[in-house]
Amino acid sequence: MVMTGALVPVAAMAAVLVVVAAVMEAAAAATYAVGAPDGLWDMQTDYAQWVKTKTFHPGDKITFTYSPELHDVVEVTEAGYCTCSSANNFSAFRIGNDVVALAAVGTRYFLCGLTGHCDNGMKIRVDVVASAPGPAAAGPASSAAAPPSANRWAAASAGIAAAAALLLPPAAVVARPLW
Ligand SMILES: *[C@@H]1O[C@H](CO)[C@@H](O)[C@H](O)[C@H]1NC(C)=O
Ligand SMILES: [Cu+2]
Repeated sequence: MVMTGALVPVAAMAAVLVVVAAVMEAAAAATYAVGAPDGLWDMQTDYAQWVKTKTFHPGDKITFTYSPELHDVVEVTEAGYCTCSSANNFSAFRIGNDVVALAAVGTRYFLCGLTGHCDNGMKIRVDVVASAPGPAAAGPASSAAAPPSANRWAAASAGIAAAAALLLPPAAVVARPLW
């Protein structure tokens, strides 16, 4: 009697929470230590192979971990990447625990600027792709107008609203809006 009445809303709420958790997980940004777990930013890691096991989305971060006496990190153009030249670079890092935010869709190129290291394979190409099908994928990286996190929250909110509308009785939605 009382239990039966209470179980339905509890089950519905549990189902909503499962959907919310799934939406949140899909939107969660990730941080990747370049080269991990078998290496880091070093002369041994095959970075072309390493990136194949990852999918990078706007909002993710990559970290370069290394001894600053042995290496550095220079973000370069595609041409710089191909020729191992850091002459026309975007930025250089030499702390040894350098965090790079992958803010927008596009391709980023990094190499080690120490003599010979890039030629020995110490360079990485990172493709940042859209998180979900949508208008955010259009155009080059520089055209990204809205912060990616805003788009993600909009998508997450839409998913939560859809889940709530499906699972809660209309009266409950009217009486207790979730936001
Ligand atoms: C980065 O480019 C500037 C010129 O824009 C150059 O002076 C500097 O040496 C370059 N840095 C590296 C690490 O090559
Ligand atoms: Cu190096």
